[in-house]
Amino acid sequence: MTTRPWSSTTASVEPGTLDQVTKARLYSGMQPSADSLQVGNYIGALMQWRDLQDSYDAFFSVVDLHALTQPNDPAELREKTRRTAAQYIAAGIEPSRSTLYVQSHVAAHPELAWILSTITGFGEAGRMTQFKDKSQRYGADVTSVGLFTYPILMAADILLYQTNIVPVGDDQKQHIELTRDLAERFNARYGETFTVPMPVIQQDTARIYDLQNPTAKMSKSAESDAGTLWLLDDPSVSAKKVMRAVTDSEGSVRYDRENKPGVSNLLVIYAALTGRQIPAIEDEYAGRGYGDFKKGLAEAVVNEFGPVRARALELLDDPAELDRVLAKNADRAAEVANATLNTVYDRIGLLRRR
Ligand code: AQP
Repeated sequence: MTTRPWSSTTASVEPGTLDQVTKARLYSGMQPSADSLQVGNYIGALMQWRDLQDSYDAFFSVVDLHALTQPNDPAELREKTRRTAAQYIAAGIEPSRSTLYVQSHVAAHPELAWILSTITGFGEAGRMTQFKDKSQRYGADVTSVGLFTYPILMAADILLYQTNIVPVGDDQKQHIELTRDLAERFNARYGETFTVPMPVIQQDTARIYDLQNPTAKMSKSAESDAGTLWLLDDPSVSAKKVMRAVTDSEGSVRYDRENKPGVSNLLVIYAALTGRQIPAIEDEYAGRGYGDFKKGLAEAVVNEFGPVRARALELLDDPAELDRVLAKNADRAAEVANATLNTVYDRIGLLRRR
């Protein structure tokens, strides 16, 4: 696995400047919305998580309540939840160093989401572009109120942990802005309660695109499978997808996002997975055509994800042990989350049960 130097972010927090005594907090999560995570999840988020987990008090959640915003088979959702947790660990998130848990194991998440929904404007929630995109894609029959309030639950996830930074891909930037607005609004009305979090977005890899449609984000819920590289795909399948990726007729390996979106996307993936700079890869393949370039990338994909896949499958062979680890981590998460929720309930004037 390649560890990348931490650079060029929209925001960064030096551990120690925010909190001289304890580490600053980091929170992030992913939906168990497919059998496997995709390479955009890995490069846009997981790699940052892994690099940052020791510098921060890190909380990583499998956000299964969020996944309920799409129709699910119950048994499959349970399986996808374990698979997502296994992939976090296989990608290098250590449950002994980070708090890795399942969102629905901590009841404070939907409880705080309700409170935050009462201070969120209807118009404000309606401006979220991810809701607009997904509701258009799913159609009126499948679009639920839960999909509409999704960003409020996400705000609750983050604010419960007094989070300083949230490493995400750039599709989540608007949701973090809403989270910040809600934290500031609550603090202004009821007194300092929440830490106002900052997004951390790795600019060069903020968005990985579909291999067949390189102007659309690679996504777990993409319509076609051919453009998505899955972490748990058999390496030979991933290699074939790379070899069939859309490029252009120019034949030169050159980064030009506007005119060569396919090749540029492949260059970004190549650089991220190997820790190399894009110009060095361009130089290596100068005058050699796309076939060689794709072979090199396919090899990098297999080298990176072969071991991740093997480790994830090994972890999934012992679901009882995985469940035990998740339960232990949920206890720690609940401790922190409940402390925040109790303060919130007191501040807004709920009569507490004695
Ligand atoms: N293509 C991408 N490039 C860079 N980062 C990405 N992320 C997702 N796709 C890309 C980042 O991965 C994390 C996963 O977030 P999520 O599972 O909560 O949902 P998402 O952002 O909506 O991801 P998907 O894969 O597109 O899932 P579906 O299809 O279920 O909605 C986030 O940090 C995200 O930025």
